[in-house]
Amino acid sequence: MSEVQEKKKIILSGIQPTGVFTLGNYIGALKNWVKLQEDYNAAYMIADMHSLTVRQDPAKLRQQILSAFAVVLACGVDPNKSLTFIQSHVHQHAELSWILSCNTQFGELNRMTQFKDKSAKNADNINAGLFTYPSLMAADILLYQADLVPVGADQKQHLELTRDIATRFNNLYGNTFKVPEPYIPKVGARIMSLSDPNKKMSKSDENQNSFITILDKPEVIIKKFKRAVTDSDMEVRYAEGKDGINNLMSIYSVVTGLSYEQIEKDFQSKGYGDFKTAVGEAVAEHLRPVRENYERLIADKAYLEQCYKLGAEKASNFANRTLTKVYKKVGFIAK
Ligand code: ATP
Ligand code: LTN
Repeated sequence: MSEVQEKKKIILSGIQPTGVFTLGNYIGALKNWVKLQEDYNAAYMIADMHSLTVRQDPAKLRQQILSAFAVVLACGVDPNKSLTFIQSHVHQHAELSWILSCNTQFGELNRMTQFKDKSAKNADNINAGLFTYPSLMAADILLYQADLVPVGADQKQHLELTRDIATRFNNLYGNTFKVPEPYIPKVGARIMSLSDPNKKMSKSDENQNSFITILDKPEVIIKKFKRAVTDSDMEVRYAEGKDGINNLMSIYSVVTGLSYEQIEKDFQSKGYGDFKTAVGEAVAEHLRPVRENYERLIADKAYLEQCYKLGAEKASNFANRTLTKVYKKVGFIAK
């Protein structure tokens, strides 16, 4: 981050390299990363350490981390404007995480709904990292003194815990951390599954038809939207109880920029079939440049390496300032 930029507010966000990113990840998080990098000093990371909370195959993980890094750039995050790095390259994350976990209560972690969901899904591997993961996420954010954290609605609880940890630490040891605010989009904060609109669209869903990935081909995207579950009504209208249509309307609104009123007007005398086709085509068109950029970037390993190495160096310098301050505050002796 250059000195001129230093006056801008800071944002930080992360994404786990646990599979190909979905339209939910894109609308809820990545799209805003791109938008916000213009007005903020932004830091974006591939949260590879977080992904170990669920068992991963090492060779597959290695490939997914690089692919995730390329997708972030393909979406439009500019490594010359934003700090882009891989979490495990910056050792300060693990170090601050330890200090913060000693300042996080068991009861607080035990209330996290993501822990409950993920431990139900992975009953044979309820490891300590899955439980303490919010302390690592707090470290990610607090190391960079972030003002704002752009995430989807499912991360709100972790952000609230981060704020509580920061406030508690500041009260105990004197002002150390910026207390961050969540940035959750008004439309698209929770994109729902196409096969069950009561469930969040998730990249780890077993049913391939329930999610769109950022890298799906146009014909696949259109086909998946045609199959999307809706209701027995006929009207394209945003209303309670029409979860499937509401979900498609929010997706369509985000990718076209049209308001719900305008969408209702445009599809007044048309059926669900026409609407689903229109949503599919608009999403396919919207994601086309991202897929094309990705194909170009993933073929250029040397460029990707140059970007993440430079990112790690800059992130480490920044993170070290906060960590040094924290070590001093808690009473450690400087070496
Ligand atoms: P998994 O399915 O493996 O649990 P995920 O798809 O939830 O993972 P994460 O890496 O946990 O992906 O999330 C990355 C970002 O995408 C977070 O900011 C999260 O809030 C956002 N996000 C994830 N799913 C959705 C969704 N369905 N709608 C909107 N935002 C989402
Ligand atoms: N926990 C998040 C990913 C994540 C993150 C972060 C988001 C890791 N560190 C810091 C915002 C800020 C997730 O699972 N979606």
